Amino acid sequence: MKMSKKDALIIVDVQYDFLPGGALAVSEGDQIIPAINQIQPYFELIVATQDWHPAEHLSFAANHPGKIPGEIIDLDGIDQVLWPVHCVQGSKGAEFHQDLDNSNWKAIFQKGMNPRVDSYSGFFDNARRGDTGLADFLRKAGVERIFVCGLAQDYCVKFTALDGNSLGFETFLIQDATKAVNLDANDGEKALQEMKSKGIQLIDSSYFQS
Ligand code: VGL
Ligand code: ZN
Repeated sequence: MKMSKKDALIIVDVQYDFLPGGALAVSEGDQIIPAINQIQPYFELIVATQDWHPAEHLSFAANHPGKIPGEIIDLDGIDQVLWPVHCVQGSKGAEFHQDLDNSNWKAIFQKGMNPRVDSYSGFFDNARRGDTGLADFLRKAGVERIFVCGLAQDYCVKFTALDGNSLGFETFLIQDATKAVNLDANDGEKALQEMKSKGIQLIDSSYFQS
């Protein structure tokens, strides 16, 4: 498959805190790193997103006395899952895994800096008020198709793919280059069905070799 200048790879949140041993670990999350590295040479335009929270972020259960991770609260009118403290700016857990090839990345889009609103998607915060600049960056580069991979399939990957799709990019999910956190056992599968029903194309990394 010859990829063109109209194609971009978006690598979502492959950071230590989402990997085994991390604060919000996706089980076997590290197993997708070889697939992501193997796909990268097919793309001229690669960007990454990075969850990048201040310590006082209100998505952290620890910032709500008496609450524990997994509980859901109302945060300024939006349902917010409370998470363990993760991806705090400047911490080891916020760094990209050292085995992830970053040598051809054109930009990194950080998200989740506003303490009052979470940001699952690489495009917008969950209130759709703040814009990371990713859509503009892709449009200026002439991108028409986006290929999404990374962590977690049922949160940041799903919302990035859904936003990209609704912004008019033809959107592909690389299934063997993503993994779900599965707070509920079926969340990963539900996320796949939701993406598929919105017109996102589900592919595997073998797509690029064929
Ligand atoms: C994520 C929960 C909280 C993710 C980020 O990268 O999927 N999930 N922050
Ligand atoms: Zn986060």
